[in-house]
Amino acid sequence: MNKPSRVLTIAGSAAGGSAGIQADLKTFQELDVYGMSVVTAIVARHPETYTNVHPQTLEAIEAQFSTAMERIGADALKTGMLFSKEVIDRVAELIKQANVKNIVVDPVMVGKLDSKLLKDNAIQMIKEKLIPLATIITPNIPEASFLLDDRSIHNVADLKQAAIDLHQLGSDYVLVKGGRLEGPAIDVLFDGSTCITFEAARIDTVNTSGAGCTYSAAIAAYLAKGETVFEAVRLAKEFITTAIEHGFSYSEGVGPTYHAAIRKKGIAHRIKIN
Ligand code: PXL
Repeated sequence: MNKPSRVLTIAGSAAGGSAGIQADLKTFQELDVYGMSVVTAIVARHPETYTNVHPQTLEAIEAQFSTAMERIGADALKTGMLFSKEVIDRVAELIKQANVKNIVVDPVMVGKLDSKLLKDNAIQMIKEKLIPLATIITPNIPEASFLLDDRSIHNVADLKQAAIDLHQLGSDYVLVKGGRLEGPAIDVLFDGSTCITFEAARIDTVNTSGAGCTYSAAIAAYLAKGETVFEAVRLAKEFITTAIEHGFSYSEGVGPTYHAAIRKKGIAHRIKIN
């Protein structure tokens, strides 16, 4: 048998199933890669204490990473919620020693429901230790803005300039996601010399919980399968746009995207490249 490519996610567990590790593993399964996980923290609000982030110990994080890498190995990995500077520092060391070919860093900071997924004092550690190891980083507008000392980003020209400036932090590629602008959903990819835009139709829905996690997980999966960064981004955007098109909710609240959307319904959106 041709064994599937292997992808490891290092991220938070989102008990509600829409985001974090849960979104990543669903995405990996849909794209037929072998998924593994390192849980850095559990995100779930306690009904009485209201505590909503439950960090894991460095020992637990090291144990998970070592188990996945020693027993399986990885063709790609992605990082999502890391939460503290201690975890970022340790994860960066582990990644550096592991020699994985494709590294996707999603600089997760704030969840859609305003849960704080990164401590304020940890941004510097992301910039200095983690981003230089990355094949590609995938900030949304608020994250790009934080990484660029609170710069305001209002249009596609700003997205391009942000991508160009973020490239200085040392990743091979930068993808700045413009989903929060009005109009079509335009993301900018910069490789150090050229900006390429990926455009999808805007979908009128609130059910986008975990969209960023799913997008970066799909990029990691396609890179693991041997796609170029350009093609991985295009295919991943097709995947997440279709998943958003078929998003749904079990409650009054913001619901998940539908990870099985392409398999069950076919590709709903082609991506325009410019
Ligand atoms: O969507 C950002 C995100 C990432 N990781 C975890 C989350 C969330 C949002 O809630 O819970 C673990």
